[in-house]
Amino acid sequence: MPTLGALITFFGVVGHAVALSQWETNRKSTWGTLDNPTYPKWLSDPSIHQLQPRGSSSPPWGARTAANTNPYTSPPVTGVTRKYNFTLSRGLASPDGYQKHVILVNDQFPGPLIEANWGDTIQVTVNNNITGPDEGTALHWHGFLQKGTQWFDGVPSAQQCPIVPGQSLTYSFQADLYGTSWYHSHFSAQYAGGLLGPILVHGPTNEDYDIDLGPVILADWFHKEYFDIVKLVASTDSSNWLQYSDNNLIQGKGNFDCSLVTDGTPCSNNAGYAKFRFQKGKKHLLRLINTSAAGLERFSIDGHTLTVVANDFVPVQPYNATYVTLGVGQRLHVIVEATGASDGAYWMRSNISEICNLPLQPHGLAAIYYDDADTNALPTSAANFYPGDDGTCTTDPLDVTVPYYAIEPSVPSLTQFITVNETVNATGHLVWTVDGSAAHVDYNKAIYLLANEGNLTYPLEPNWNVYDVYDNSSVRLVIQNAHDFSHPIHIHGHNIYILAEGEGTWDNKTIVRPNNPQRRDTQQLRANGYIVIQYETDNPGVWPLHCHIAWHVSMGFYIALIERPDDIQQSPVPKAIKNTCTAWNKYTKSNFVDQIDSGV
Ligand SMILES: *[C@@H]1O[C@H](CO)[C@@H](O)[C@H](O)[C@H]1NC(C)=O
Ligand SMILES: *[C@@H]1O[C@H](CO)[C@@H](O)[C@H](O)[C@H]1NC(C)=O
Ligand SMILES: *[C@@H]1O[C@H](CO)[C@@H](O)[C@H](O)[C@H]1NC(C)=O
Ligand SMILES: *[C@@H]1O[C@H](CO)[C@@H](O)[C@H](O)[C@H]1NC(C)=O
Ligand SMILES: *[C@@H]1O[C@H](CO)[C@@H](O)[C@H](O)[C@H]1NC(C)=O
Ligand SMILES: *[C@@H]1O[C@H](CO)[C@@H](O)[C@H](O)[C@H]1NC(C)=O
Ligand SMILES: *[C@@H]1O[C@H](CO)[C@@H](O)[C@H](O)[C@H]1NC(C)=O
Ligand SMILES: *[C@@H]1O[C@H](CO)[C@@H](O)[C@H](O)[C@H]1NC(C)=O
Ligand SMILES: *[C@@H]1O[C@H](CO)[C@@H](O)[C@H](O)[C@H]1NC(C)=O
Ligand SMILES: *[C@@H]1O[C@H](CO)[C@@H](O)[C@H](O)[C@H]1NC(C)=O
Ligand SMILES: [Cu+2]
Repeated sequence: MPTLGALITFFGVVGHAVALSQWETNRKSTWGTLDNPTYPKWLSDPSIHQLQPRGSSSPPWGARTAANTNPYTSPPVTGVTRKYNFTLSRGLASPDGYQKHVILVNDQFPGPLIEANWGDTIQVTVNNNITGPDEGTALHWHGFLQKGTQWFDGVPSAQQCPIVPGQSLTYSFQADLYGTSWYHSHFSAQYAGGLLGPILVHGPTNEDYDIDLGPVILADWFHKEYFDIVKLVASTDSSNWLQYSDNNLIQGKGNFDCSLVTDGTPCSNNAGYAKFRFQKGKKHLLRLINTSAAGLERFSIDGHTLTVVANDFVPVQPYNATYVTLGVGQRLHVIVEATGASDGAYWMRSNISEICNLPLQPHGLAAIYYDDADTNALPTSAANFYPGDDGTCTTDPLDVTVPYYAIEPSVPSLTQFITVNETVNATGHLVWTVDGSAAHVDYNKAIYLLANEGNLTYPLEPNWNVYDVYDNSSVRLVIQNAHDFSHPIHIHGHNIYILAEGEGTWDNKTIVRPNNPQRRDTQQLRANGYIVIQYETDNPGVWPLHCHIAWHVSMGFYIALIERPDDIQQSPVPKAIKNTCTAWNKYTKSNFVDQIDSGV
């Protein structure tokens, strides 16, 4: 018989029977618990009601609908500001049972929700309390256009310098598009350490639903500290170049097999899955966000059909699917009718592709409970039929994703061919190149501020990877992938038209639906394939275009597109943005910043 002490040691160390509390897994976050609220169709606000007839149930965006309004030219302006105060700090958490240091937002992982109505102003004060070790930071608001506030895009070296540890920056920008997105750090690979959270902007709906379940955060999870992973991928030892994710989480939750832990790190097999509620017969809106550092995810709900109604910030004509695929940074709105039994419990599944990515544990799970289900029992449902991974590493075909509001792109005035590749450089590092050059940015400079001063000539070393499109009215980029790994390509400041994508090289002709091509802000580029994207230069700024796989952008897969520099020179940059560079330059005089990667 084992002694009591041995049993305590057994349970304490190996932890088979110890269920973790919500605080131990996710600190103050309520994501993935049955306490998390559902969301209204829009936020009511006293100041809005003053402008509207009493008792009015009309939305703050008035008569605008997904079908009748061009969101790029006619967003509403509500005059309402939604204020947030974020403090970033390190803390211990065990999201999947494995204890590690996570970078938290207001002591939460995943970070708290930013919620607004279309046309509101979002104002976020970011207090950098990332200590032990100290790190700079900057937050990016993925997918917003930042028209008129181009300096608040949150990329160090592009529009600002990093926020010095102990200091703050208040970002303020319009919720110019509606739907679902996320914020994340753009400093090194910090977001892979947990520094991210969802954004929900209420707007018109193109398809009815009853209950908004809010954001569903899908993400791979690495047990090593993010900076240790950066050190490994940035080393000259080729055995370190491929970094496998340890787990796949939904709402920052999942279970892990702690018998795999050999170094004594505290680990519990019973961290617990995220839980959601379905009401029988009702239609539920799920706002899927792929916040992975690396993985392409396939999402499904056992026994249920998904009706896709939006891609990124773009409503699309509804189509049905038994599973959907999202690359890093991509979002999908799906409506799910609760057609199951009233005491039913079903698995929500999020699988990372084992062909396109490097997961040790690819299967993310969460539980969906109907009204009469026992919420303490795990579902026993079987997965939907899935034909198997075809290895193309792409998302839904362009011919099925039709934007609700049709826009025909103009004839491009500039067509730029860009080749991306992977190579080992002269010092033996694995780098990702754009037209032969791996980016390495300068944290002490911000290109937007230099352009604002009229300086458009930058040193080639370290390599800033700047592309100036000047005053071209419409820019087409033909991006060729010269190697055999797929990448989620993200652009800042625009929703890009996706004119074509495929294997091999583009024929310089074929465009899918030229009168209304797919639009989004992140597009998957296949292995040895191409994408043809285009945007109108209606937004003067310095706009990064990069792979959204954290370790690839770290090793150089990044360019900065300068758009309409003459207009940048005229723009009224706030003092607070200029001060980030003054403060960072002062800080780096006495503090060493170990920038071993591209910096972004
Ligand atoms: C923001 O939060 C920090 C940390 O909790 C606090 O010190 C500060 O006073 C808050 N600022 C505002 C404007 O509420
Ligand atoms: C700042 O971080 C430290 C260490 O992680 C923590 O103890 C402290 O509570 C944090 N301060 C705030 C205001 O969050
Ligand atoms: C998220 O994106 C990554 C990288 O493209 C992918 O491997 C993963 O499967 C995606 N996850 C979902 C649920 O779509
Ligand atoms: C999608 O499936 C639902 C049932 O879940 C059905 O009512 C609807 O007509 C289908 N829509 C399309 C576009 O096929
Ligand atoms: C997801 O993985 C499960 C195994 O956990 C499998 O049964 C299912 O078919 C997969 N679904 C998709 C869409 O990849
Ligand atoms: C891509 O990189 C590989 C490895 O360095 C090299 O052999 C190949 O020629 C490159 N391809 C292009 C198109 O630059
Ligand atoms: C190779 O890439 C690494 C990582 O970015 C960089 O530190 C190193 O300077 C590069 N070597 C050369 C010769 O450019
Ligand atoms: C422009 O800025 C770069 C980077 O700071 C600097 O090297 C260069 O000398 C500047 N050029 C002019 C004309 O000021
Ligand atoms: C368009 O871009 C090309 C290539 O960079 C440049 O030479 C040309 O001057 C630009 N046209 C305008 C109108 O800015
Ligand atoms: C497409 O056009 C580019 C630039 O003119 C050229 O280099 C390329 O070979 C063409 N591709 C095909 C398939 O014709
Ligand atoms: Cu990549």
